[in-house]
Amino acid sequence: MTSALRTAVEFARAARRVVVTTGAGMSKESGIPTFRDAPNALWANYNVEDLATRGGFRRDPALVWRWYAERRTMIAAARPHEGHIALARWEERCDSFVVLTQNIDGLHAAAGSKNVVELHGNIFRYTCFDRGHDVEGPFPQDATPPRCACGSLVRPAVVWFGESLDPAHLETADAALSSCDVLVVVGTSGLVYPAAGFALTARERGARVIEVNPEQTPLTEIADVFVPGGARTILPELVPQTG
Ligand code: BJW
Repeated sequence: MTSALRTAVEFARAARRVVVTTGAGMSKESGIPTFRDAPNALWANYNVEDLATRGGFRRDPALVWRWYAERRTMIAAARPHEGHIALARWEERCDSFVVLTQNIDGLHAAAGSKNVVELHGNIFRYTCFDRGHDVEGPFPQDATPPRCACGSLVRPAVVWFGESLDPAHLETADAALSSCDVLVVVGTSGLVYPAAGFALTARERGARVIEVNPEQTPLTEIADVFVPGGARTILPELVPQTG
């Protein structure tokens, strides 16, 4: 065991109130590519503005619908890995445990995590573009976005750039970050706000911050300890098995 991992394990063992925040790297070893890691990045052959903004959907709804339909098919076939399962087991041992995930794939819940906040939504839910009505799926995954009863096009219930996150989710995150002993940051590039601000918030409010990622990120200098490696290997080693 490396000394970084040993330090992280000590912090984890001592913690009763835990927050884990996850990004796309958490799901990579379940077979779901990340957004920004070459060569198989989800955005590799696209402009981000065309896929993850309201303007992009307005310009070419069929392109966006098709891109999410392909991701939905891939995600539906994915299963949680040992890292997801380790987090779900850890939750059972803590006084308070919250997963604040940027991922839209539902894998934390599939692994058995109970207290999960899906900050950027969920790819298996739908909403209408113009008025934000909840729309019941599933839909045929062909190239044409369906329409809501109000006439608007239907879109995935995810959060795009320039859109606000659910205020209730932000309140939950803020309360959890204010009272946790440890924040574990897993598999995010730390580029997208507000999630990118969680490490600093937790640190300023007295929590230990552990980062798990094969690569250093802008969050590494905020973290108390950086544990290099993949989520699937590191998280089962990090989580206390006794006590
Ligand atoms: C592994 C691994 C392994 C590899 N194990 N790890 C403050 C300052 C500046 C700008 C802003 C700000 N506040 C808000 C903004 C604007 C904007 C923003 O952040 N822009 C930045 C780009 C500068 N934010 C917003 O617009 C947000 N809305 C908002 O704040 O509303 C109010 C507001 C609006 C405008 C201005 C000001 C305030 C909404 C953000 C929504 C992001 N949506 C997306 C798409 C979701 C739907 C979908 O999935 O399609 O969310 S974009 C995309 O990026 C997705 C991700 O959740 C998000 C983060 O990506 P993530 O998860 O970090 O993935 P990667 O690929 O970047 O990184 C993967 C990492 O894994 C890497 O580090 C690898 O090393 C690692 N890894 N293998 C562990 N095995």
